[in-house]
Amino acid sequence: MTDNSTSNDLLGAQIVGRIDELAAISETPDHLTRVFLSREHRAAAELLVGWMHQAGMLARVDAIGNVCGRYEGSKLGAPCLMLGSHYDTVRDAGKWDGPLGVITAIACVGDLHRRGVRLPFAIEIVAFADEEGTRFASTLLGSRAVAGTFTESALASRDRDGTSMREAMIAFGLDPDHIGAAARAPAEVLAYLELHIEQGPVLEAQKLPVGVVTAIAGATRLAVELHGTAGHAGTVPMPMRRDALTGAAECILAVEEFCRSDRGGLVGTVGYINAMPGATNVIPGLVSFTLDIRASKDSYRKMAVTDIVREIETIAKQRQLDLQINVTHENRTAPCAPWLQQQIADAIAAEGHRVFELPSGAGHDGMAMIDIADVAMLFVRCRGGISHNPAEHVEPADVEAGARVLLRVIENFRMKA
Ligand code: HGY
Ligand code: MN
Ligand code: MN
Repeated sequence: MTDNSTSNDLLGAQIVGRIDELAAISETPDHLTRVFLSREHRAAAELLVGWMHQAGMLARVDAIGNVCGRYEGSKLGAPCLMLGSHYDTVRDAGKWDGPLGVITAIACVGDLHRRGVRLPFAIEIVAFADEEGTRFASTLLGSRAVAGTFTESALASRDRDGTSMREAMIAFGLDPDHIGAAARAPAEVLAYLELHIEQGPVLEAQKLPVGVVTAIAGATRLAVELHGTAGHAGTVPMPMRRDALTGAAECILAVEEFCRSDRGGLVGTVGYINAMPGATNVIPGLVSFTLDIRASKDSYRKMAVTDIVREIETIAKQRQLDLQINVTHENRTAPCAPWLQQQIADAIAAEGHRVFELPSGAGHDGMAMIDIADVAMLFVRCRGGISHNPAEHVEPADVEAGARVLLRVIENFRMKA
């Protein structure tokens, strides 16, 4: 018998348990790190495939390592409502960023399956293999492959150990020359919806468990290299040095100063730095560091990037350092579709919460998916707004609230008029 009413059962307990189970799959036991094309990527994919099967879905790993599940609608082969998020992590990550969206979507489909509910459209869930870009320089690799915008040149990028993405794909058992097979056609996807933790403090301040996202802010990432001269720490007088690390230090402080003095929500982060050759008694000859720049408006961000690059060039010149800067990632702001935002807002209101809208300062797979479908996001409150940190936490009651809203959105989903 088919029961078309929304489930009364709690979904949160299963979701929280699975969050912990997935978090146990990590490069190191004490710090959660799960990167693209790693052994942990493989183990996590197998776990997700199993959960999707239990939820009544067909499941497979696609040509780039995404886990894709499909729950047929009342008519076989119908276009899908696509739900997703990512299952890769940053280094020393929290366990909710990404997995919450994947696991909640599976729980919702599992609930429909248990009740025998089929909708007039299919539901697909994609657990994206690389959103963070932790291992290689560029991000959103999984969703770009699905959107058909993966760029071949990314295959040449190398991880910190010198392994190229091409080599890593082959070692994982994927064919780097057939990534195109992961691409989906716009006609197959009615919309893309993602549930994700907010990763900021706004919902907590509003005392709300969930919120509707209006847009996902754009970002630019750069790789900077400063080349000086390595030398003896005891013999080269200070005025005669070309120290790449002190040059980098000046650049980093200049970035901070520039972003602090801005009023347009500009944020700049140097999250990784490496000094070579890296010995106590050697003047650093080569320093590489990353730069992540974001702003509320694309035009602001672009102007800021130009100005910051100019400042770095000036510092390098004054210090007689050779400079190389590459843009490793650039994404424009992705607006969430109003017709989808409305459906999320209706579901939030129906669940008895005040409807609150907020932009996303963090990047998400919707930024890539927007090339083939309208996108929207549902945010769930996280404690203290803390994310990209092992202290990341979501209260079980908020997990439940997010799941119930998502389930309601799915069951009441209306196609674009
Ligand atoms: O960096 C970001 O905004 C996202 O968490 N990947
Ligand atoms: Mn993240
Ligand atoms: Mn994320």
